[in-house]
Amino acid sequence: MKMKLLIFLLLVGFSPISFAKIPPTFPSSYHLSSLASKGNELLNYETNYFTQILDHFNYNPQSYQTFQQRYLFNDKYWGGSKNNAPIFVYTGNEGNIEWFTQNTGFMFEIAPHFNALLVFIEHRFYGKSIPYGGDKEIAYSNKSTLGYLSSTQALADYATLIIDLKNNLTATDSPVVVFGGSYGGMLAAWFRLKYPHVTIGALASSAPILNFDNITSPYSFNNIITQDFRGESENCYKVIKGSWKQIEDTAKTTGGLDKLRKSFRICKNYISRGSLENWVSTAFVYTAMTDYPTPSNFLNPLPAYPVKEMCKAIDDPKTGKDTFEKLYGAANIYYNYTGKTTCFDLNDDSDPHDLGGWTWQACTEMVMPTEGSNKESIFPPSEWDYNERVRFCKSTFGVKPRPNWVTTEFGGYNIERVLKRFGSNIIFFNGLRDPWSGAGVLKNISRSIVAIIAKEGAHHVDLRWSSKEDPEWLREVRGREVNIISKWLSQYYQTLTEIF
Ligand SMILES: *[C@@H]1O[C@H](CO)[C@@H](O)[C@H](O)[C@H]1NC(C)=O
Ligand SMILES: *[C@@H]1O[C@H](CO)[C@@H](O)[C@H](O)[C@H]1NC(C)=O
Ligand SMILES: *[C@@H]1O[C@H](CO)[C@@H](O)[C@H](O)[C@H]1NC(C)=O
Ligand SMILES: *[C@@H]1O[C@H](CO)[C@@H](O)[C@H](O)[C@H]1NC(C)=O
Ligand SMILES: CC(=O)N[C@H]1CO[C@H](CO)[C@@H](O)[C@@H]1O
Repeated sequence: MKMKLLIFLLLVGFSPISFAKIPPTFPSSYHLSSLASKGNELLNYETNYFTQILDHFNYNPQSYQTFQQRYLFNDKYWGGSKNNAPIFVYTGNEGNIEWFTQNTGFMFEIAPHFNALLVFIEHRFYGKSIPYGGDKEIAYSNKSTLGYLSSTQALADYATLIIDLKNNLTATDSPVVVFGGSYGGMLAAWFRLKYPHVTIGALASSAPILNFDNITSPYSFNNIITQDFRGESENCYKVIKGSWKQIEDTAKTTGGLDKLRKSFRICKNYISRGSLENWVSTAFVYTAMTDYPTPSNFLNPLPAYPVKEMCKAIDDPKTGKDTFEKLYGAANIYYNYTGKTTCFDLNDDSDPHDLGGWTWQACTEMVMPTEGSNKESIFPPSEWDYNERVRFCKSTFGVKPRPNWVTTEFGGYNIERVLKRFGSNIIFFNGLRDPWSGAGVLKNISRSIVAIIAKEGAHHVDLRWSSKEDPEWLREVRGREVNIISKWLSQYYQTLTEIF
């Protein structure tokens, strides 16, 4: 059997120095205890808009159109331009920038340590950064308007905005470090490679930059989800794996869809087998992605270690042999952890974080094969079918994807060999429980392009707010990141003062 096309989102002080030629010194080892939870009381920012160019790459009259790009900033901890204090920039991804900012506590927590200015830039076509006068209806109307939504335009936006902001602050010598998670992490890494004159280094968290063309196996994504659940219990894995056929068989019988609707507490509106399967599998995918060690509310409110909780529901002896009741129990954790949902609405297409533009990106350059499922997979066996993507994109937008563009523009093949000599100052963080980690950079490439791996980690867990309940491995990851960034900054200040 075959599931309907699903496209998943990919979904950090020093003493102030005077302009004098004394490079600042950093503690050689960052005190992890100072990262102790302050909760999100540090979350604080002002909102600004910048007049951005619609098309950076040609000089047709319509390219000169502009739009208002939103960025958030916090200068509470900034050491100022006289001190060349650093600027930390979050390279926004496919959604409302406030949402990413709220979920990137790490930058707020480390800003005082570095006396850093914080800037969070919204990606064009998302949130409030909508071209065509901010009118989303017009901006999203067709391929002629959506054509300006691309990663290369977004990176050029970031460079333009950062340079202008530094001029305004007379902070041209302040070093910029970029941060990002998921697609934002890909942008951060690519920004360092393409704009080395604008940023001194990048922390790319859970950035699946190798999920293009045929670099990473299309089975990798679902294999990792399978491992996550199978690692909890063999029974949990078997129940989920066996459930798809039962859903299929039940759906075929008369009154079967109604029975399924009742079993899963689905609201009384149209359901199909496909929409139910997507709804259930989405819960497993996103729970694996956000399998954090503490309670969270990123995509949905979830308990700590939600994969474990789902498997507990499935293994619960109270549900006996009733597969649907078990599956309902698991889905209930992802969709109803607050306990406030009276019935599940499969037709709910609300988009609170404004992620809709990703479908266009997935139909043009972000062709990331993840839909393969082998015999062992927790999902029904299926092959990644590029042609299915092409059909979907043609019928939805009238465009054909360019699956080779990302590797042409940013590279990806033989990344170790290429970046060893060419690149520097990038941290690739990956949590191995995250299905996207299979397409991340998992090996150290050089002394300054390093891979930090957390076996127990999920999707950009390092960037989240710290908590007293954080496990030791997570504190260690953050401490290492802080130390590496300190080193980049020290080196930068040293070269700034060297006389050539
Ligand atoms: C695309 O949308 C824009 C803005 O709504 C409109 O002006 C234009 O005519 C549309 N183009 C096509 C080919 O439909
Ligand atoms: C820099 O200052 C100019 C003039 O006030 C302003 O228009 C522009 O938006 C500022 N740039 C940024 C990035 O805020
Ligand atoms: C959501 O959880 C609450 C509390 O556990 C429960 O009463 C309610 O029935 C659940 N909703 C659905 C749709 O199952
Ligand atoms: C990368 O190198 C550091 C030492 O510089 C080491 O601690 C770390 O384990 C290495 N990472 C990987 C993924 O091998
Ligand atoms: C050998 C192989 O798997 N080739 C595939 C590489 O990716 C393209 C799409 O980008 C497929 O069409 C090929 O079949």
